[in-house]
Amino acid sequence: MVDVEKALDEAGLQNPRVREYVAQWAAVTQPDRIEVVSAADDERLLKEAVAAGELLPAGEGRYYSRSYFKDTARSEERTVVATSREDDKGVYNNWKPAAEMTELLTERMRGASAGKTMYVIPYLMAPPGSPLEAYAAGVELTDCRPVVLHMIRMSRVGVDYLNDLEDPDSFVRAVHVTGDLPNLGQGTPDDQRYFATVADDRTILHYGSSYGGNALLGKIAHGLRQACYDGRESGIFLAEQFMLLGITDKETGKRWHVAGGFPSASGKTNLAMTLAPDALGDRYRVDFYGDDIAWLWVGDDGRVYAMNPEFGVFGVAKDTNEKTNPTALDSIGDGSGVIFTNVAYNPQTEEVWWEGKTKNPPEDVTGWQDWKGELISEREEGDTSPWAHPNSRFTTTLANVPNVAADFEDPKGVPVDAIIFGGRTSDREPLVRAITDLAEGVYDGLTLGAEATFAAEGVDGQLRYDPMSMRPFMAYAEGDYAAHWLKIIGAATDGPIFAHVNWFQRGEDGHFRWPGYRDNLRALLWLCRYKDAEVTGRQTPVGVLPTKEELELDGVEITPEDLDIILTIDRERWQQEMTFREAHLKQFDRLPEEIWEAHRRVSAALDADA
Ligand code: GTP
Ligand code: SPV
Ligand code: MN
Repeated sequence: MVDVEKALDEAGLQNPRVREYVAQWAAVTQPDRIEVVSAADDERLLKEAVAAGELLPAGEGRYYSRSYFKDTARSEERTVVATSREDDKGVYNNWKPAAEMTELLTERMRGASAGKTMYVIPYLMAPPGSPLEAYAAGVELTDCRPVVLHMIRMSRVGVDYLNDLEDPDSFVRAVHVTGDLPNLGQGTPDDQRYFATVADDRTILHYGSSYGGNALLGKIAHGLRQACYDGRESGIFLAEQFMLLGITDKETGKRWHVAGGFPSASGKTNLAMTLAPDALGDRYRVDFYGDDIAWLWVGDDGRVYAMNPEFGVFGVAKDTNEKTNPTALDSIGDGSGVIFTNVAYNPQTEEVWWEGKTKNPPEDVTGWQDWKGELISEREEGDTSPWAHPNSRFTTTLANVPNVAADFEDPKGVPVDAIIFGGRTSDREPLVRAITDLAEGVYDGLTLGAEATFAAEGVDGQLRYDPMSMRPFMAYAEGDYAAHWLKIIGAATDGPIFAHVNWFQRGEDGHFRWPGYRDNLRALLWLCRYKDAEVTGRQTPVGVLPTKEELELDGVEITPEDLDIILTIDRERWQQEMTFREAHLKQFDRLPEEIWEAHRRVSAALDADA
């Protein structure tokens, strides 16, 4: 039996409740060794991982890893939120009774770490000193060293965060066991995996993966699911799958902050890290705060504040290039400590490649392996399968991003001027429509629709609703979630404006009507100016749209026809959408009357617009 006390003593882990928790789970998973880690262990752990072949060198201070080929994305069917209150059952959270899930996972994890090291990762999902710090501490136990290395990049890791807790019991207990990946029946009726957030126990039990949100438990399971639940329980905050950025007008000194929810793989990272388009670069600066999670609360001054609880970026590799996201490329250069997962790799040159990194793949395929490790040179004629997995990613720290905001670690957070929602929608949704009414803004978030992506196992391209981009992370019933939104944002005396954006309208031939990427800043600038009453826009039944003249279009490559279409409302198409929305909202118990009123107002406005 491993000596838990000794390992914790050596690491200076004093919090008695944390010690009990580690001992309790060590007795279940029965590891051979226990190691408490902190961020300072990074270099040593990297060396060990390289020596063990878990990571491969990908240039100076850059690393490459592959996950098991059936373990490449979150699995929504296998992910559950468990509580002891049946009222928490929603449409999307796969609710289960807490006792049942705790027992089931404890059994699955029993003895599962035999022969392995249990790493104890004390972490904080907040800048230290944050008003929400009480909800941010956690301790992940994992049997996988690459998971430790990812956690060190994605969260703040060290024993002091847990020793110094005001309430020694206020930490999230997050247990990760990889399991025997080749024998878990992934995607079959006999699937052994389970990813459970036992929310009213503040306990996360994930079994059967070592990939991304399934395994880095600070990020999605704590930072989103658990925090979503804690936000409602405490009554003081929201935890959302949002990016967060700042815009400065260097001419006037004005500064705005925009938070926004887009479903997975729909452009949060790209937008959050964007640079001003060349033609506007002298005047505007964009500062990066976060690309995937924001926690929001109301400050003493009556404004809504937001902060990014993460310490790093787990970004989609596909299509990341000099044009789409130059700052991301800078953040994964030599010496950055980046870890790539499931991109293509060349062990001879230590290079990596993914679809869209360059227009064509490397011409000389010598040495190149696809994401499964198979040689490209041995592919059959006509095999056009991608070299990199579509959900392959890079993991780097916020501080590596060249345009990270100077105050990104300020515990005060930043005041939010606008909350935007957007998804992949190939028709109907215009470039941007501003919404000033709170209930209509929340209604818009709840009816966010997007075409599915590869970030979750599922069918690419199919349209599905994804409320506030939280569908995979929703912790309790949607109607209560809507009420909580109305309560939190409604408590602000100087609240944000809302807007819906869409960079993804397509023409009949499939081309994107809007050039996107850096040009997206133009839509945000219009929105900020609209909020400040500097432009008036054009009222439509579904919000206020910019006129062509109001958008700063200097240097944009777009045809007049495409521009007209993305600044127009297709009334009939919208009326059809309203019937789908009605069915979508009807699924939710206890949906606040304000939301139904907003729905009826928009419907009536569309009907009156004939
Ligand atoms: P998660 O990390 O999964 O939550 O996703 P994310 O929302 O951060 O996704 P990300 O920013 O990495 O976007 C993924 C995909 O969207 C990439 O394939 C991008 O090329 C594409 N994308 C992002 N912005 C734009 C845009 O403005 N226009 C077009 N056409 N594609 C875009
Ligand atoms: C997402 O899928 O939305 C992600 C990646 O941000 S993961 O951390 O794997 O959930
Ligand atoms: Mn995400």
